[in-house]
Amino acid sequence: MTLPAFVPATGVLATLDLLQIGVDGDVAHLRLARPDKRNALNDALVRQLHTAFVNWPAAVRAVVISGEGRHFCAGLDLSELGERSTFEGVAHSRMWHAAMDAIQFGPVPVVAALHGAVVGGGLELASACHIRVAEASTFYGLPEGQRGLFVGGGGSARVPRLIGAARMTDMMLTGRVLDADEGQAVGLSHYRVADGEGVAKAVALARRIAANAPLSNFAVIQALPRIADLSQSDGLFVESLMAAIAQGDEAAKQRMRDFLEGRAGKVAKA
Ligand code: 1HE
Repeated sequence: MTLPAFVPATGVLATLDLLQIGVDGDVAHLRLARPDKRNALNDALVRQLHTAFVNWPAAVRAVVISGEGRHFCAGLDLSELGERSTFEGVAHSRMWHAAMDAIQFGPVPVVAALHGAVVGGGLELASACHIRVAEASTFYGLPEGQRGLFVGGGGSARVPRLIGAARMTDMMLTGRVLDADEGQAVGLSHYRVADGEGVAKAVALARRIAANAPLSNFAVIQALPRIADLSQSDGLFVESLMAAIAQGDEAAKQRMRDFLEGRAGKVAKA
């Protein structure tokens, strides 16, 4: 763990040997820990990710995910592909979907700190996170086309929502690799930082996120993507319900009082 304030997680989280998980107050840091294999996602690692994201201690309000070694994640562990039947292939993809859904639609926002390779299933994992911070070394690829595969970890649903189906088509058909600046320009990352600064930036963002009212964060990660998938009319109706639920919460009322009585910060560019 690079951040000394983070103490190793306990309980079921401590049993996940392919992940390093530390907690510091309301922020957890989960690190993919298969650097010898460039954090390639074998079945065990995907299952451990799923387990972690349904077992956060109640005090955790935001999570940072990063990768140990020179790369964030090399995608699917190709050594496990073997000879799967069609049905086994579907089940394998659905197992990934369950893990990625646990990240995107889990209890708390997730900030990814990216560096080096973010390829194939690694990009699918990154796109299941809510905020992406990319170091200068980051590069993005979808080599499934070259490997004779198709995305199976949610990439066809999530990546086009970030960069559009046309750009994803280019990456998959031609093997085009985007560097950190190109990824930032097309919207793969929200923040672009220098090498070595990704985790610290992600933790700083996670701390800000953790300070929001939990129900507001819930609304952003649960309601917003669903509303985006609805018709405008249905989306507006769901928005009204979510807004009323959020503003009825005691945390919202307290924050209103704090602002009106001069105890809350003003909106300002950091
Ligand atoms: C792996 C994997 C892997 C590395 N599965 N073992 N993903 C890919 O097609 C990406 C394949 N990997 C690469 O292109 C490169 O490894 C990297 C650019 C990510 C990193 O390069 P480098 O020079 O730092 O490392 P390396 O020497 O290539 O690899 C180090 C070791 O990791 C080596 O094993 P070793 O036993 O010889 O030391 C590699 O074999 C191993 N390794 N990547 C298995 N992916 C839900 S569907 C998702 C579909 C996909 O994700 S397809 C894309 C798969």
